[in-house]
Amino acid sequence: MSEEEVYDDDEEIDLSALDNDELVEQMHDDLYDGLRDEIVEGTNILLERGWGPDKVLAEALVEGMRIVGIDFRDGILFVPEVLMAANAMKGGMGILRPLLVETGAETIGKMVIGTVKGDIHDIGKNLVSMMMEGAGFEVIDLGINNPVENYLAALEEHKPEILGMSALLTTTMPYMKVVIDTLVEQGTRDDYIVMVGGAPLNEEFGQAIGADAYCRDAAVAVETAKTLVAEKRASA
Ligand code: B1M
Repeated sequence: MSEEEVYDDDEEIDLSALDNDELVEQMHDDLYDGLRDEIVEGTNILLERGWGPDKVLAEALVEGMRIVGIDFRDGILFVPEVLMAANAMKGGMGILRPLLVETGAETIGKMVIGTVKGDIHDIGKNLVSMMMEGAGFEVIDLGINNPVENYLAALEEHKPEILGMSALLTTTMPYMKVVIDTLVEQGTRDDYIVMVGGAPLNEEFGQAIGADAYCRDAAVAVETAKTLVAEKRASA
């Protein structure tokens, strides 16, 4: 490779000099590379050019994260890269969120998520939260070590479509059933889509405890959430 070509690769791209299509394409690349400052700048440029926040969200950010999700699922990207992409996405979302609230645009959906009682693993859950936010969901993250009361209070307060639970220990995963059984006892089980995940779980376990879906990873969680929320809204 010539010196000139190296120089070209290193040269900073002037985002404001790109037309809209080129800029959106560049933002997909920047999200993929986890470049938060560039995503913030690109988001502002599109808004200044008169794009609505919902259009910036859908075409520049959500589409970019969809590509990240696919490559994560296929083992091309790994956890650190996805965390950086999600962080860049958050930069753009920080600008768009207040504007979206102003315009009253309907969010893709809302999820309460937390790691279950007795369990302090949160890396995977955080990744799921970030990817869900990246896909346009509003996420209320309850953190780790949640007894059933925490989930119930959050469901009551935030009225989400989805309840997400994470467990990484074989000793804590049965607690998911405690939460679901409590919802059944209260007669509110069908008010929510219950999605569960964590390394020791599998499809069979998800079914056995009465969850709506077991999610192998964060990308699957996003796709599953989109599908199940759309189905729930269509049937309402
Ligand atoms: Co712990 N730990 N750990 N640990 N730890 C495991 C889980 C273990 C498998 C390691 C081992 O022995 N090989 C083992 C469990 C064995 C078992 O249960 N059979 C274990 C143990 C035993 C323990 C302790 C008991 C150790 C001890 O103290 N003696 C202790 C438990 C403390 C407690 O929770 N009460 C403990 C502690 C810790 C640390 C604190 C040191 C640390 C956690 C730090 C943190 O989370 N902030 C830790 C870590 C890092 C691990 C390993 C090495 C990595 C977990 C991880 O973050 N994976 C883990 C070994 C392993 O899994 N290979 C291990 C990366 C993450 C991205 O993947 O969490 O699977 P994961 O999330 C994925 C999917 O599962 C899915 O999407 C995520 C992203 O794609 N997903 C969801 C997860 N949650 C979801 C929720 C959804 C949807 C999808 O809802 C909709």
